[in-house]
Amino acid sequence: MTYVDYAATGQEALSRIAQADDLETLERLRVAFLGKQGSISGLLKTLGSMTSEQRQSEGPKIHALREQVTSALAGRKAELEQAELEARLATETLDLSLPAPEARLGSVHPVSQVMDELAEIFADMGFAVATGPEIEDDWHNFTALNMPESHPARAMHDTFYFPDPADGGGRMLLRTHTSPVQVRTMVSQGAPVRIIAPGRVYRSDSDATHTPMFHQVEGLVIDRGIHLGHLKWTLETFLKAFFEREDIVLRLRPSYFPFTEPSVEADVGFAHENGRRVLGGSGDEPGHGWMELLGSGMVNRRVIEMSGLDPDEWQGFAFGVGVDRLAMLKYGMDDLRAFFDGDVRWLRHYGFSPFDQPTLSAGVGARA
Ligand code: 2U9
Repeated sequence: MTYVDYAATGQEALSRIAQADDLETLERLRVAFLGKQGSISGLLKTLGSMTSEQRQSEGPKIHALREQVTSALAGRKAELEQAELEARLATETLDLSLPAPEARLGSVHPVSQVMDELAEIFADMGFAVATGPEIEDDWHNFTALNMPESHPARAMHDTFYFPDPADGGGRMLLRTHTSPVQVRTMVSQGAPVRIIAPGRVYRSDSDATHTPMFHQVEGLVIDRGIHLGHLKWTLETFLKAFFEREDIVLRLRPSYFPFTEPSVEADVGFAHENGRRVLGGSGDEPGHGWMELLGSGMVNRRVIEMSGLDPDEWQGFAFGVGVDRLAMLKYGMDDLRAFFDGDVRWLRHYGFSPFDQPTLSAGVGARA
């Protein structure tokens, strides 16, 4: 057995630990003494090849040496950590006069922006905003709108059906237009009525220009002596305010809807500017054209009757238009599906400032 001077070994280790002046050096020392290949670990291993008398006399000395070095390492580590903290506290400063980092701002979805603009424009003409359920019953969505069961127009309104828990054999559906809101308003409030009904509607349709969920705004006016002239003026005033152009020209074309009679489709004139369609002017000018924009008509007297009003006393007009389509035309988006992708890059490009509230006095258009 070779003689080891434990006291000298301990003294040397303690002095090297005391001289370590950063945590990295200290960690290297710990590995050198106590690591797997460390010098003190090596001494411990020699116990295995000793006689039991040798082990009895040497064992406690080696263990004591290990204890001594372990606690010296821990003590020096605490000192160095404390010194590091004090150095940081002495040098790091917090300047409370610096401006706070800017909070990230959300943006308004173009559909919401356009709905807000429509509410503002129609409020100025005395229209209130009405809302209703998206899950409807068959009567409010179809029958009351002069589309009885087996009516062929129901085929264009194919939607999503599910059982009505309140009525064993009955079924509910996702509304195919916001018209049931107008029916509910006539039934509950009676005449006169002057409302717009914006909201989500559903149809079993999906391609580049149709999404199974889209947004509509419908308008309804019921009063005494209402005629097609009121409808035309209202649509013209609305479209001029919405597109912020005085030269919007409307063309009314005969059409058919079960809930209006007569029914008219409204086209707007557009011109070609740099390969783009720009609304304004008559569509009959050379190089111009007409674009179908919305449907409307005088409310069918059977609809007025089914909502509990006397059609000989009360008449009205109604119209319907796609909000997504209005947003695309005004702000230049070209793919309807992007509206519902939830891509924040698209929203950042086309989204609107929450602080830019549409008002008629300041202009209903977003200054993008
Ligand atoms: C009641 C009476 C009548 C609402 C109307 C249209 C014509 C129409 C379409 C435009 C594009 C739907 O979003 S779209 O696909 N709408 O053409 N809507 S008249 O008529 C009503 C509504 C309620 C009580």
